[in-house]
Amino acid sequence: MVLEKLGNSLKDTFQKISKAVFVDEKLINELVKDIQRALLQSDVNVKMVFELTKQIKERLVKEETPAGLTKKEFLIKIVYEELVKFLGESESKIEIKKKPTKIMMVGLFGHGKTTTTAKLAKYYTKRGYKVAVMSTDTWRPAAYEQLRQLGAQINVPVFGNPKLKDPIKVYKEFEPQLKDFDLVIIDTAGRDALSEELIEELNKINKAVQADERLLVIGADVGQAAERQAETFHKTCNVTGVIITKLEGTAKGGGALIACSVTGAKVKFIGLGEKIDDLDVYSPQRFVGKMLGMGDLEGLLEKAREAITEDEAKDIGDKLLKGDFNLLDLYSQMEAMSKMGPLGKVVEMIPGFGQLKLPKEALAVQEEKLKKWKYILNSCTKEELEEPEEYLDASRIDRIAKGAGVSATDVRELLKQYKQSKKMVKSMKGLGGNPAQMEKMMKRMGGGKGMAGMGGKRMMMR
Ligand SMILES: Nc1nc2c(ncn2[C@@H]2O[C@H](COP(=O)(O)OP(=O)(O)OP(=O)(O)O)[C@@H](O)[C@H]2O)c(=O)[nH]1
Ligand SMILES: [Mg+2]
Repeated sequence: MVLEKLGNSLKDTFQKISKAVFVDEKLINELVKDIQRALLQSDVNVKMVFELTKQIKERLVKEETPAGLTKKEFLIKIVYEELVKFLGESESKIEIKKKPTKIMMVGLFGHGKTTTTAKLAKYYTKRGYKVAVMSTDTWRPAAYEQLRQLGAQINVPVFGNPKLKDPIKVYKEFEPQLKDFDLVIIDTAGRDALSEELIEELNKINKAVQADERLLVIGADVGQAAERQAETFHKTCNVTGVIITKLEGTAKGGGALIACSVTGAKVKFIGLGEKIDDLDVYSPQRFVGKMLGMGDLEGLLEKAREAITEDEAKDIGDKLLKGDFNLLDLYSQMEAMSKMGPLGKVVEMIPGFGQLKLPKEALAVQEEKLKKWKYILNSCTKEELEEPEEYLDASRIDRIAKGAGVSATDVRELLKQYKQSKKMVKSMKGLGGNPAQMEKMMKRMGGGKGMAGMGGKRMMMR
């Protein structure tokens, strides 16, 4: 897989989000650190890495979680979107309208110009265009022969004359024949570095060719050095796009891809191997999706939705065991958990509530009830939430019911539920975390294995 290491690190990071119980400062900081580490290992420029993570943090603070998304889903969405933006934002297509459309390949020695010329020729031939390729590389002795062999493999005409020493002469010799084609791809010679000589040569060729696109070919193994290359080629040869090759074989590809996004020359294709078919249109969305091992954002969000696992449920239980349990806790748990997923799972995690076996059809009723309870809790004062036993007398219950737009019976039902939960929490706390005792009590309570009473067996299920 391309950028396997980067992909795996980012996947781990996303896993961490979906496993987390709460989205809090700590999780966000951890997440940002993970992303930074992953990108730096992929040879992404430090400054850019910090810019990306700053952007992610800023959005998390500034933007409100949209309706219909949980905080976790929103977090994932932001990270996904920012990564996509970071990697070039949108696909950049090559238009083949004019006949012939001319593409000129430029780049340094050995980065893959000639190979990619043939790859592109095959790509567009397959899509119904009439394509020819031309070698204007009069620098390297076997350049024409290399392209000729590649062209033969894919049945594409190859223009070139190994006897000529001037690339302009080569072009002029074949120019009259080009009008028969939809697309002509012109290979050029490279050099060790972007020397004056190379710039001059490329500009001369371009003047003669009047290419519609000048595509810079850069091997991904140069990592973040791609930025300087792309920038200088962009300035001197007016590059219109970049093709990053050898992306399958290097850990530094992230750096190369991202470096290009700052130059204004967009990455259009990526090379993923030596064979002629190893070429992909570059789409940041698809690339990030693939790297994360998920088809699309939908899948990503789906994953977050389903992510309440055994461990997380236990975490919530532990949290409850630590604190003195009052209505405020109940409320904040409901708040936090209602953002975490489907009601079935949420209810199971509130002490005592999980025992209510919840068949699907009952869930709707239950959902209504939960809503009511939230209204009720919202109508309570802080002192009432903190010490309900102390404050909640009949007249206050009436007041709360009115404020919440429910009946007094509803309020009493919630209080009853709360008392049951509290009793449960107390008795568990009393065991002082002794696992054997705990297990014994759970068995007695009929929950079998796991945290019985705090959701029974159901809580442990996904
Ligand atoms: N692994 C891998 N190898 C590639 C890829 N693209 C090109 N290559 C290899 O890179 C080497 C150089 O490719 P060329 O196409 O000859 O490079 P060039 O830019 O034309 O080189 P010069 O003509 O010398 O300037 C060859 O061995 C190719 O097979 C790619 O996407 N992945
Ligand atoms: Mg070549």
